[in-house]
Amino acid sequence: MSIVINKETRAVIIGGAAGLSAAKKMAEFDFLVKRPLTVQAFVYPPEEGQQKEIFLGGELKNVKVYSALEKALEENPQINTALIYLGASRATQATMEALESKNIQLVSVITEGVPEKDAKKLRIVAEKKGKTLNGPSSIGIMSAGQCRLGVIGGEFKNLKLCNLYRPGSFGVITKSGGLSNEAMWLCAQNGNGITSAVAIGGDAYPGTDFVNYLEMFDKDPETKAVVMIGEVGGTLEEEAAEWLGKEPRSIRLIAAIGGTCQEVLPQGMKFGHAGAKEGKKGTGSARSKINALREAGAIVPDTFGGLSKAIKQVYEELLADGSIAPEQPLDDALLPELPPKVQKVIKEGEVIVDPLIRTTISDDRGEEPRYRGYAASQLCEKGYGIEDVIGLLWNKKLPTREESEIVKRIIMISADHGPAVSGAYGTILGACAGIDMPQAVSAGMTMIGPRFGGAVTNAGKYFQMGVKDFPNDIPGFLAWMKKNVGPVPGIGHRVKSLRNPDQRVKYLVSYVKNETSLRTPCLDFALEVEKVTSAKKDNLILNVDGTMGAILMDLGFPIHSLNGFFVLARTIGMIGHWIDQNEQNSRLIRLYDYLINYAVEDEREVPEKK
Ligand code: Q5B
Repeated sequence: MSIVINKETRAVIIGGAAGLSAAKKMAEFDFLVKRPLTVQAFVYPPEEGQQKEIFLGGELKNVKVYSALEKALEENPQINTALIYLGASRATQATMEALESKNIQLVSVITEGVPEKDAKKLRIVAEKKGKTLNGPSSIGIMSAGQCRLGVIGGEFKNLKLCNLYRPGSFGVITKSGGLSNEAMWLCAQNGNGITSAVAIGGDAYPGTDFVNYLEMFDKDPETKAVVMIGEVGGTLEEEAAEWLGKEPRSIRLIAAIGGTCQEVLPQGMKFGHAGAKEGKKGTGSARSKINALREAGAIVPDTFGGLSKAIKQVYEELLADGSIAPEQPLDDALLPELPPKVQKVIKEGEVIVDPLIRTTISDDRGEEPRYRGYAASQLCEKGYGIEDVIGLLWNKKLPTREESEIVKRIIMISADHGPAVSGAYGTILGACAGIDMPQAVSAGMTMIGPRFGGAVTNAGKYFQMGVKDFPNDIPGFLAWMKKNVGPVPGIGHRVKSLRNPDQRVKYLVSYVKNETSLRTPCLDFALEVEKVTSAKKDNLILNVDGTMGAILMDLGFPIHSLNGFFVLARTIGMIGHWIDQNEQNSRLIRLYDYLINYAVEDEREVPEKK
């Protein structure tokens, strides 16, 4: 048996991240004892509607987050328990609301720092409503084999070591969370384990105190003895002694009281718990508590270290008088193991996983991104620029200073070409329709294709083919292109021509040929092609796409990277156009009728449907 919580306990956690990690720990216990998830809902308004992922062993469960307790309880009428994982400023109100909710019978509050006046008020409400309020400052409640509320019990392997997968005969009541784990372990090692363990919290005014829980244990037929760990300060231990001495009880009480060291320390010195603050001599001192408990019939060892012996002694006496039967040893191998995390088993070399993707350019697993092994911050430190990052990520090598200068000029020169071109116009249309930057820029980006800006790759590809397959045979190259491809990528411009040359192209060609030592077979071939095509029609010049494609091939960039230079550079321009239109509060664009040739029928009568 157990007290307060059992296999029927279903909880809502009121709180955020800390509540979620508690729910995950609780699910580990649920898995160990083969019960459904204890936590059935969360209440945390900032994350309303989210589904929190919790593993029950290897099975992934989704637990919904609600904005209000009322809504959570309406959709989950099975919930009977609330756990408060909120900060001190919001805990009182949330606890009050939970206590006032019809379905909730138990509220456990982990929050530290709840004002004492609030704690007193909450206790009164709980008593009036006949509900159990555990805490504040409580790590939780454990009922072996039944339910774990909060993170009490610690790690999964600890749950097994403390025999928490099945009930024993000892109850545990402590103030401290850490000591509750220790007491449960002592009961497992020196006795047959626990029925239930409760950490009442270290505050001066717990919602439920030692006496309340002693009464519950006393009524529980399976609990034969209780280990109670108290401490200096307050009178809860004295009250427990009074309760014990008042009439014969069915449970034995073993107690340990922390704080006898206070006798040699200066008066008023503060201890860890909020409630552990009073008494050097007389009521409230550790000594007075020990004496009172002993007088009432409790076994109180002189030191904490004596607890093991005391528990063992009581256990043997209970066995001897037939109160409990000897425990059948359990084969540990029958207990479930938590499925290991995949990262762990891979690290231990126990499984091999085929990678889903392969990367050869960057790695973010360290403290900062590394491009082809070079830390980004070191590249900055050592004076490298964006051209070098492009070289590393697109061409897998650091460009020379001369190569970087060419790449930089390519990007600068193709960054924008005014609002009239397809890409910029697409972005402007989007901006004027109120579309956000990423989508409006994408609208412009979708224009980049075989006619506009996206001819860089194919220009590079076919000029290189020409160098190889049609050396000194431009007519042969053009004939082959006409038959097999169509318009030569990189040749021709809508507005630029021999009479209106594209200065970007002129500059790039001149810079590469006159100011660098780059070998330029592709560019030279492209210029020869231009001579022939522009002689036929003066706008069939080498355009900016063709110039970029030829030079980038000569620089050794991979063919697949080439259009990327226009995409990258023109993104700068498109973002500029989006910002520009937004700063001007531009209105929605609608084409004027005079810009449209309506080549349609005159208005006429719609015929009857046959
Ligand atoms: N014809 C660019 O054409 C354009 C020919 C050709 C053989 C060719 C056209 C073309 C290849 C793709 C290309 C990149 C569509 C251009 C860029 C960035 C930009 C843009 C900006 C910026 C222009 C008329 C006659 C026809 C065609 C023939 C045309 N091109 N023959 N090889 N390459 N080029 N695109 O003027 O006999 O009359 O039927 O497709 O490289 O996008 O600033 O605007 O920075 O933003 O509209 O610079 O050249 O002429 O297509 O009506 O053709 O010329 O076969 O002959 P047009 P079309 P025919 S740079």
